Amino acid sequence: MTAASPAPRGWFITFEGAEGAGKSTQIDMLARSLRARGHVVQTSREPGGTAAGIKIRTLLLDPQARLVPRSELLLYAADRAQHVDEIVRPALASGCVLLCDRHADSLVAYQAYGRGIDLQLVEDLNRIATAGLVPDLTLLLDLEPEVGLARAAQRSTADRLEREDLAFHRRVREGFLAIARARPERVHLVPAAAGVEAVHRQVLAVVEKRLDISS
Ligand code: Z5A
Repeated sequence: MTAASPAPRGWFITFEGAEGAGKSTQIDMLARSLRARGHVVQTSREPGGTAAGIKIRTLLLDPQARLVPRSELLLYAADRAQHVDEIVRPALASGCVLLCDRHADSLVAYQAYGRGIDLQLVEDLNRIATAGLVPDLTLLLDLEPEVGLARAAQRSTADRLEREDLAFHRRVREGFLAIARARPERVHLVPAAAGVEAVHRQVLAVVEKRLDISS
């Protein structure tokens, strides 16, 4: 009797970084490049990757919403729990490459470093929300907050988080950089000030090398 072959396991790749860093742009470009190489690719985002998450996202980004930091924290975590069970785990079980615009690292950068909520508590909450799932690879698109906010402002009016002051956005960037230093095996820092094609070439090179999916 032969042993059953292992279930297919896809790749979970997250994109993190400040607003306007180019995450959505790079996810679209990477998805196209990987599909052209024959890979099955799915894209998603947090918050708002599920029907329930879209409602949570509307509340989280509403400039009129008066959310206290703990309430904001729990809403992001609720969105993540729903997204992991409804989208991420099924995508990975089907063997596809899932590219996700923001995930657990954003909770650490924004709610722990940005808001000042206890880091251990935020990490514990992430473990609950993800039920222990960790991305295979994270691309951290690093950019001066001033540049990212200016890019975002050109595109649309500022949402609730974008209205925070520059000091908040600087703390968030520090948070992301601290995560990259602490998790070098997973998080790859990509300078994001260059043009979109140049950033894409770096992203693609990292994905091909780290996950060996160049064929
Ligand atoms: N948040 C949180 O606090 N805690 C959490 O756990 C999670 C999230 C998951 C989600 O907002 C907010 O929730 C976010 C963090 C917080 N805070 N804010 N603000 P979102 O998803 O709506 O916003 P975002 O993630 O910040 O995305 P964004 O503003 O759309 O940025 P992006 O996806 O990184 O950039 P983009 O859309 O690809 O590009 C923005 C513009 O720049 C666009 O016009 C592009 O054409 C242009 N662009 C892109 N790349 C370049 C380059 N290389 N050069 C020049 N111009 C460029």
